[in-house]
Amino acid sequence: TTPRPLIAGNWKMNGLSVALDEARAVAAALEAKPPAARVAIFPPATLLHRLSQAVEGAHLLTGGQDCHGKSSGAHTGDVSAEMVADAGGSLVICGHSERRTDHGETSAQVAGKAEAAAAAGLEPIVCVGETLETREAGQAVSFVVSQVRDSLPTSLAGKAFSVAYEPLWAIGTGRTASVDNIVEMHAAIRAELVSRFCEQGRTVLILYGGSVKPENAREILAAPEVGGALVGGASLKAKDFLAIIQAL
Ligand code: G2H
Repeated sequence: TTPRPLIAGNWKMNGLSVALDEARAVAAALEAKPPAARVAIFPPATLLHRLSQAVEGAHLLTGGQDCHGKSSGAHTGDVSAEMVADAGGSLVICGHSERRTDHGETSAQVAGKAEAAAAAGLEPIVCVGETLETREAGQAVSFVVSQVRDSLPTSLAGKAFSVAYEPLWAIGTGRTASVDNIVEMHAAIRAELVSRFCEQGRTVLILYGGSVKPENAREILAAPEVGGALVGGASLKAKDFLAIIQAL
């Protein structure tokens, strides 16, 4: 069976407590009109517990933007997968390109995070994506496929997880990958997932991320092998995020 699509809103380092009102507005609208997709919001770590409480029982899941590969210990400033779960999260983003770029996270570390996430009962969303330089060198597909291979631990077999394809040149730039780019890449990721996880690999959701907005959501979400979206900027306002959710 194909799982329901997933629309994930990544607030990044945006949103103070007032942003909880946007999430409440999303929850209220989804209550009135239950979504075709599963919907989740990934707030800054400081808001996760309050957000989870605010939307408890609503058609709205919450999650962390990152987790450490270890469950506890001397790791100042880090948050473990168990802590994300303890704060009410049910998913966690692993290896977002901003983590890979700003914090030098390698695919091996990302795999460790995804493993820790699954062990804590969370559903990891493992992110991959190429730079413009790699795309222009004609190596986008081979690069992303190797990222998928290296960022997914074998222990995810039988566990819920998804993959998000986010080309770096389309993140926060207003520039969106063409549907052709997306379809080509998602097909390559699907092939890798099937070769790695057999039957399960056929149904793992592959999300697209990178400047998804109300104006382009319908076309992107309708493309083959697009199992949902990872939305950054457009998830901060309830109206825009709802428009994307309803594009499905
Ligand atoms: C890509 C995406 C969400 P945005 O990072 O992860 O952000 O939609 O702002 O491009």
